[in-house]
Amino acid sequence: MSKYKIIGAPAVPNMPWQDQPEGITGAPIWRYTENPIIDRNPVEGVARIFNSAVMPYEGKFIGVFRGEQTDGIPFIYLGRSDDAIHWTFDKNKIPFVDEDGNEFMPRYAYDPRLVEVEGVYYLIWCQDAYGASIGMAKTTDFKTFTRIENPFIPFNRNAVLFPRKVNGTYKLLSRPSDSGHTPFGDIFISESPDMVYWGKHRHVMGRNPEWWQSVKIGGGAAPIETSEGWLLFYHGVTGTCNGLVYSIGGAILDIDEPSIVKYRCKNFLLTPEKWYEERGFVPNVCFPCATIHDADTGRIAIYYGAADSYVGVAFTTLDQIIDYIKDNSVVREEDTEIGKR
Ligand code: BMA
Repeated sequence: MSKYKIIGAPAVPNMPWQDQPEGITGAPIWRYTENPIIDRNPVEGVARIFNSAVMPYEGKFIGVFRGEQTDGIPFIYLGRSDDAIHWTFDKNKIPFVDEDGNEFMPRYAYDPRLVEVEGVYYLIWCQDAYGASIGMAKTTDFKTFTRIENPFIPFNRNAVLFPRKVNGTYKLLSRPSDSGHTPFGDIFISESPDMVYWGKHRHVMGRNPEWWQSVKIGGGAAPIETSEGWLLFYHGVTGTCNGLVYSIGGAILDIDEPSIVKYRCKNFLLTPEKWYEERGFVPNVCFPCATIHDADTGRIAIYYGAADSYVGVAFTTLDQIIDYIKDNSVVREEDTEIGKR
């Protein structure tokens, strides 16, 4: 009998899973033993796939993948899988159109998220809009992908949509940033009545004195609705003499007022330590973009980009991760306020 509940999400009995191995000393998260699940050069003209988002779809799985082309420019590719481990990808990048059905491709697109809200699937990514910004599209059939308005002016990255309206409006986490390797950054939340006009911006949480998240933080997977609040896996970044290091962190946001952080784990949940996380195009990166979770068992699979080169999967359970976040929670005044000044 589980202690906590996943709310509003379906059972996914065929989600990937491995039982917890012996000997875990830190957070209760364990990597899939066959990681990385996507190797280099997965598609003609694509050198690496990483930082990608997947979800259950029609009894199988679908995903939007950051494909770094062989000219170095990232775009989004559609992938399908029977087991959420072995993926096949479309040869061509997703052909976005505008609201009139005309081709409307971004100049580049990276770090996609994929979130269903009320039967519509939204893709959210980082792109150029006269500076680094957020792009969005919607689909109902994974055949036609219609771009909708960009939610923000530059500079902003790491946008993550909530899987339902909260208090009657769509909610979007994002991180104001610059176009480069931004040396600062907090998570904010904005709301919209229609996915066009975004406002009522509130601060959710900031970079913290804990060293692993002292430079910047950014949204990761779409928040999971639970009986304790919104469970958020995010990334936290530290600076070293050898560059930035990206780890995965965890927090629980208030269910009705998600700008308020109820619990925030002072320890990282996952930090680069396997070869595919420490070695690659950009070493030392674990960058979460999605979860697959099963409401019946509370099993959670976290999908994360590894070293800007691969996709990895790590497992946990709702009860274990919520207890770990609560037991190791440190929330500061900035986190617990409504976030309006
Ligand atoms: C960030 C983003 C991510 C990337 C990370 C590490 O700024 O560009 O896509 O994984 O840097 O290189």
